[in-house]
Amino acid sequence: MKTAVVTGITGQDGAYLAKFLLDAGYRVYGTFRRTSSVNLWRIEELGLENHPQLHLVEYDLTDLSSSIRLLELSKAVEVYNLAAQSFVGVSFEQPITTADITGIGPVNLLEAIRIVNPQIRFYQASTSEMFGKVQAVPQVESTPFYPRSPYGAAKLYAHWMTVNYRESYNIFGASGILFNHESPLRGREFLTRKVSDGIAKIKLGKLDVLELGNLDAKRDWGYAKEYVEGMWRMLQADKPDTYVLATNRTETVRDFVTMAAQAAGFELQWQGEAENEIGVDRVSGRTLVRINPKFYRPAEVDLLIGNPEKAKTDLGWEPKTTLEQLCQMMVEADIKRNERGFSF
Ligand code: NDP
Ligand code: GDR
Repeated sequence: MKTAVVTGITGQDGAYLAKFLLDAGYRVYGTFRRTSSVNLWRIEELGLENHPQLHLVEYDLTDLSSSIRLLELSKAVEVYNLAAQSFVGVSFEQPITTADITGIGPVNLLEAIRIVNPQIRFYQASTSEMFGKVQAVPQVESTPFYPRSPYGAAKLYAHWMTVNYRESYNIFGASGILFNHESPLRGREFLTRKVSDGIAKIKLGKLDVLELGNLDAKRDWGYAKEYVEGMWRMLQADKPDTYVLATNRTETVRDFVTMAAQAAGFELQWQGEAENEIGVDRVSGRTLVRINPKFYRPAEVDLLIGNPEKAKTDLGWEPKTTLEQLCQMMVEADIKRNERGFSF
């Protein structure tokens, strides 16, 4: 039985990856942080809380000794580093914490691998945010980087350190440049889940109006459950490398909101411009969406679209779920949750 470490198991990807690995017969050490109230709702939603091969370990990515102990305790052969301060908006408010966790944190793990067992295979959760102000369309592995947030800059450092440990010490360090991926397990601070939850609440009479920021940003949104399999495939390859995982389709935030409203039976029409733009339900004439500038970012990533051809050729990975299916799945899940008073 292979053993893997998954850091950040309380997050969206950590939960899906843990399920994928457990189903594949792995023993999994999943890390969580000591906080005032540890939240394992995603693990519970996937029915993993009592899985005999899932071991939960208290861990902080910013702590080297904790990283060394984690590898010694688990005797893992694969380490998936999914832990991060992952919210772009917050990174503008907490740039130093973001640099510590998201930038330097992965180096603690790389150092621990070098010290404990250099044969361990390492996956780093890199991101399309590294492309930022994009230098080519669509983005591929060789597209130059230009991060536009403290989060993007921190991830870029961790990406290059992963490449550096690969080249300097022969460590199997894979870097997955993943474009936005979403699911019913997404955190509610992120756009797609904020929208699916907000539309569900409007549908059930629990919210009047959904307030959003920039509607013009374009994103390449895929389904998280499929992307975690891509992470695993990267660590099964013959050699460590860097791969883009994406759908090669981009839509605006506005289009996603329209789609989500439709999934709940509304027909949104957009009126006005910039900060005065509103989304109105054509049938009832009710305003369902308006802009609140507090959700704008100091610098925005305007357009992301990734071509995953290399992952398809080398790893046999490709996305299957369409954005319409994903959106429908998220809205339906949030309607059901809101009906039963679920609050995460
Ligand atoms: P989440 O924000 O849902 O999860 C992040 C996880 O990191 C949580 O479990 C969190 O724990 C943990 N964490 C945060 N700080 C620390 C720390 N100091 N020590 C240990 N653990 C910590 O992110 P996702 O699941 O969406 O993303 C997974 C990874 O992939 C992240 O690194 C993200 O930056 C990256 N990524 C995500 C993309 C996406 O579209 N989802 C796209 C590209 C990259 P806690 O619950 O305690 O906060
Ligand atoms: P992103 O995701 O910044 O792409 O990072 P997010 O869902 O937060 O934003 C997507 C786009 O929507 C715009 N937007 C809003 N965003 C949020 N969160 N809330 C709003 O009210 C709102 N209104 C408009 C944003 O400005 C942005 O353009 C995600 C994270 O998962 C990162 O960790 C990951 O690396 C990248 O995806 C790829």
